[in-house]
Amino acid sequence: MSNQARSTTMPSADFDAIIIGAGFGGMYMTHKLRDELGMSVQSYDKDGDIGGTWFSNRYPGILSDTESFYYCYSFDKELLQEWTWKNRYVNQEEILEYLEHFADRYEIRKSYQFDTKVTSAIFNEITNLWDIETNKGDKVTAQHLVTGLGLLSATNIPNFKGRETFKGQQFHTANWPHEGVDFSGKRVGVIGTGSTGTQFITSTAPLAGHLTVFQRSPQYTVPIGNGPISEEFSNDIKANYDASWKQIKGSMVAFGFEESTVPAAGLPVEETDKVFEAAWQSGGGFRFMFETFSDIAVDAGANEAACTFIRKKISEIVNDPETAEKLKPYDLYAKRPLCDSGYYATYNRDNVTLVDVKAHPIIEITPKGVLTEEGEHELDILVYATGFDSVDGNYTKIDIRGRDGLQMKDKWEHAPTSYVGVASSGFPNFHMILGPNGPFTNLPPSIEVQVEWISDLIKDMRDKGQATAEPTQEAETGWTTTCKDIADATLFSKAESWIFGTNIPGRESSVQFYLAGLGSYTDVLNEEAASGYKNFTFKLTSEL
Ligand code: FAD
Ligand code: NA7
Repeated sequence: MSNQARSTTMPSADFDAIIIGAGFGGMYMTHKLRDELGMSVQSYDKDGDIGGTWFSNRYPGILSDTESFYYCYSFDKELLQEWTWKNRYVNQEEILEYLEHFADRYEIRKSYQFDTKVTSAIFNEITNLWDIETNKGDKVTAQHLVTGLGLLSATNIPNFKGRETFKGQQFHTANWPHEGVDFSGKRVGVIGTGSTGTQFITSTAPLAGHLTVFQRSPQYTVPIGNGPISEEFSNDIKANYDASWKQIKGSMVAFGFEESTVPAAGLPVEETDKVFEAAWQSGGGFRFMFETFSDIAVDAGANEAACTFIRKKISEIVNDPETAEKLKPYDLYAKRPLCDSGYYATYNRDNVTLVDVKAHPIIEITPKGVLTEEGEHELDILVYATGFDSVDGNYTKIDIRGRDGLQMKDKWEHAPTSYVGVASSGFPNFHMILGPNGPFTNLPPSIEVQVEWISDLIKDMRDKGQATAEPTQEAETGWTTTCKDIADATLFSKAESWIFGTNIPGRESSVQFYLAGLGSYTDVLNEEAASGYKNFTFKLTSEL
């Protein structure tokens, strides 16, 4: 234990709060509860240091596709002014540097025990405390448990036959060796063409001897438009931060631009293409989907206008018509919008081969490489850019039990649920950062909103002498229905992706996000607090 203070509100507890995760979420929560509320806190991460996503994902080409100056904390105005981003989009190294600076600024590490995985968290109905155990043998108790486990953190590696027989090197992009991988002269294979795959492919093609891309689904992706930030531009951003963050927190996707209010449906193609062309030239995936027109994510006609435009671009960029055809998606443009630094043009390189594994599926991984229905591809290095067991993937790896011994993984057997993305009925004082059915946005602003709301709830409980708080099942069911109704009104629910959990074989499509935006989500949270948390039930400390 790195922090021996006992609980200030429940004397029998070791700590006021246990926090799991050292990403954006867990670190801010640690600061908030420890430094602002003066609580005793013990935080854990299974990784060796702070950073979360940006500690473990170090593959070539990795880039945040939120603009750097909005992919950060906004609560600390001094930090906003003192930190200067180098590029419009930010790579892993620079984000980690920023997070390390944040950790130093607030002495975050002194509350953490690293390389320590929380293995079980059981609510004890006799003590009304959480009993926590780790893989290092720690057994501690706390009044509150906060989970910042990450929603794109638990890796998904498809269970291909023969995976362990491969004689070369193999990696998942999210478990990348810190010392890097030498691709020079090597035959490299990559499975997956999502956000990660497209970044990896574009960056690795010039480094590898030969790159073979195993594509199951072609992707709609647009240029990112990255480049260095001038001092003048940076100063301008900093001078306008107050207004920008206000706009971001009241917006839909919280990416720092005004979402369009103009529908594409009904407009002639010359007009829509003019707008799409301007967006293509200036860059940004979320901008292309949400800044151009207001109805791309909800209207099939508008969506098809964007799809047709991108398919035309693929034909123009890719020299070989057969390869261009393989790269063209014909389904909805309704997954997380992607952007890239020259993805389609990469297929004009002589050392890149595109293999369509939807037409000819992978049969097995062999000692020499990948065997598809068309034949064997011999490789020295195989990379899995196959994504994540999103949202609840890290939750179900921990033995989490609430009242009456209810296990979280049983409660979430068919689909993960929550009340407003942060709380779970039957699990008292269990506070989730980016839990299921939270907002689908640029994530740091949503994380801030949730951390601040959770912290306010905990403070309010302390002021009122409340020992436990939990939402009602009725409220949770209502929130799930709200999220599903909103999702069903969009085209996103009609596409298969990690947003609905369908990237995991055998998993039913289920709503995992609140798709009505950060602004209206924050209104819901504020109304809940203003009502005195009317959808929660509380137990007073004096009643225990
Ligand atoms: P994470 O950073 O995922 O941290 C979770 C932490 O919990 C991890 O350190 C993990 O080790 C720890 N943990 C989990 N289980 C346990 C356990 N049982 N015991 C101990 N520790 C545990 N978001 C955007 O908004 N914009 C982007 O452009 C963007 N780009 C991304 C690119 C990539 C390649 C990836 C993978 C994600 C990207 N994201 C992006 C999402 C990103 O995950 C979030 O923006 C943000 O970093 C999440 O922070 P977090 O603290 O919630 O979780
Ligand atoms: P994604 O978006 O889930 O992409 C995973 C890719 O891997 C995608 O192309 C999948 O094809 C492919 N995949 C997964 N399983 C298989 C199998 N069995 N065979 C062949 N291909 C497979 O993950 P990312 O890491 O790219 O991005 C996730 C988020 O993290 C992203 O939005 C960023 O925010 C960071 P499919 O499309 O399912 O056919």
